[in-house]
Amino acid sequence: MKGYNYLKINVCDSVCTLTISAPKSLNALNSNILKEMDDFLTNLDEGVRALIITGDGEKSFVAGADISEMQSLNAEEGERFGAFGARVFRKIEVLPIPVIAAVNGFALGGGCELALACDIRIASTNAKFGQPEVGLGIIPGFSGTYRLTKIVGMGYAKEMIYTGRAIKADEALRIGLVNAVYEPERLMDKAAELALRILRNAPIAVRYAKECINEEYDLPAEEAIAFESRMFGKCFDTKDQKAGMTAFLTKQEAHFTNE
Ligand code: CO8
Repeated sequence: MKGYNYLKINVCDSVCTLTISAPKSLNALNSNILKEMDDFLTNLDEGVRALIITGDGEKSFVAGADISEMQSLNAEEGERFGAFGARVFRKIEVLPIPVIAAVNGFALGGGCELALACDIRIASTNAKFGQPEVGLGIIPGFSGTYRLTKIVGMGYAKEMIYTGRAIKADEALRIGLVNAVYEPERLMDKAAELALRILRNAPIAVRYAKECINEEYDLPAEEAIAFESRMFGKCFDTKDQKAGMTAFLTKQEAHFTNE
């Protein structure tokens, strides 16, 4: 496994846990960390079938983009920095495996946006989510205005972004920003449990389902439905479809081979 300065990587049972680690700044994302994340995502081992993203320490998932790095940027540099972060997060969104954010504390600004790029978010009771950017004279720049609206709806997204108010885990759960909240010491076990539950299913089918959900969201209904039909058809080209249906009909457990 490659060595990184700001990323800790652990693989167990085909589930990879990526821990962002810059404790002195509460795991704030500077361009070095983003470059490492980019490299990690580009070279992710094919044997990895689910990814969990979390932050080092008990206090913070990611406390945002690094304010000290952004402070002196001009418009062009700001756009470039934002676009780079957004590209890295998009890689997470379209990764062909499920990605779970295990949010263990502050998920502010770019940290909240990182969680939004993941497929599923679970949080510890001490998690705090917010988009405080307007208080710094900027707007969410790692696709927060786009994804927060999709996940919690325009009303909550506008309130969170206009006010910059951080919300606690229970409110995040209520508005659908996270799927579940756990005591901090149970968070990572629960994330692994969720990943392993997904891994019991046919990997290609899970991948196609992710692609459908992502792609269809922005399409008109007719195109979205046609896209799903095509992907549905492609499932019948896989050995795992035969294995899954044969296992059901013969009342046995399915063994999927990812083919
Ligand atoms: N950037 C840089 N340093 C940070 C950041 C950050 N986002 N967050 C925390 N730190 C540093 C602090 O400066 C401090 O450093 P030091 O010890 O050297 O003084 C250290 O981490 C510990 O932080 P605190 O002492 O402040 O810890 P507290 O427990 O008192 O407070 C908070 C924790 C509430 C998380 C507080 O640190 C805070 O408000 N942080 C900033 C949160 C924030 O505003 N995040 C959004 C940043 S903007 C952003 O993410 C935009 C994304 C899109 C970018 C587009 C690019 C153009």
